[in-house]
Amino acid sequence: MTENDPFLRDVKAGLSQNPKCISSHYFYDKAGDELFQQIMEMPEYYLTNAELEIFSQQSEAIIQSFEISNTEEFELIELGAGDGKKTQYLLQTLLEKNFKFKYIPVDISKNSLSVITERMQNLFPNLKCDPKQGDYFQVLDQLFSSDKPKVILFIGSSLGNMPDGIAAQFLHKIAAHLKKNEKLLLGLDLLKSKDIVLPAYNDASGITSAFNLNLLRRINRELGADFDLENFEHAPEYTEKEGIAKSYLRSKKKHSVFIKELEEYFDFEENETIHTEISRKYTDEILQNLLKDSQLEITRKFLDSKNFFADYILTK
Ligand code: AVJ
Repeated sequence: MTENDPFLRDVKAGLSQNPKCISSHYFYDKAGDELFQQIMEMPEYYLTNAELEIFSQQSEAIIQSFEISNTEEFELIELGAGDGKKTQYLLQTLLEKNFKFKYIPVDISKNSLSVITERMQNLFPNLKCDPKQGDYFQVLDQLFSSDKPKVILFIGSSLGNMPDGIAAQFLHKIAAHLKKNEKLLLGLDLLKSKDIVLPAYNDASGITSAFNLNLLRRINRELGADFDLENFEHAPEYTEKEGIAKSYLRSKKKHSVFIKELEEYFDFEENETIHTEISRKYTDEILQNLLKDSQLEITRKFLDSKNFFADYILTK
């Protein structure tokens, strides 16, 4: 038993807890990455189109808000670069306007990093692209030895997967890496009604359900478990009052699951859940609270035409 495998350790801890939980961080194996790509294309998942609209229509104003002149060299650092569809608009406008910059996508996954790098270099042969693989903060430590001005991108409402306390710590750590006047462009999904949010996490075609259940498939494959996916169902929840979409896997009946790598059985009651994800929805006030004592200030806010999503410019 390899107890130092973080996946094994977290699955053991999470399934031993009451209520059970496993981090959404583990959704993203190869199949999970592909399912997330499909999620971004579904009609119910409004987040991607809303932020794409902001980037495609307001990239000039976004760039102005960076307060960097096109004679000065700077570094554009993207945390968790994803597929780059949104960033593409920003890069295109920067290149058209002759800005002098290096694009530095940062990701823990070598695979997604090489996909994005290839995509950007095909689209923009003149782009200076310098991908960095690794943990965000380890990479930021390395990058901040250079004295070029920096803009950090953290888009797609990825912050929403963190509980508020962790999100605040994360923003404080980023702030600690910025110098006076440097910026963080933070993309956040805004608080809105249940009839819009819940379907985004409970689509009619069942892709989100497959995405959630894929976590059990991953545990079966990587940890030798015998989860029968038929015994679980995707169970999302959202109230506008709390503003947090939550996903669960709910056991349809009382049964046990064996995990070979742990040599341990885990018991499920009928209707017992494994909590797998939170997706926080924000207001200016919620963000202000996270930013308290961080030295970051909201200096601009870009909205889509439906006011569903916001890209905030935070300045140190
Ligand atoms: C990638 C974290 C923004 O929470 O909306 C989509 C992930 N989960 N559908 C989100 C996700 C279920 C997504 N983020």
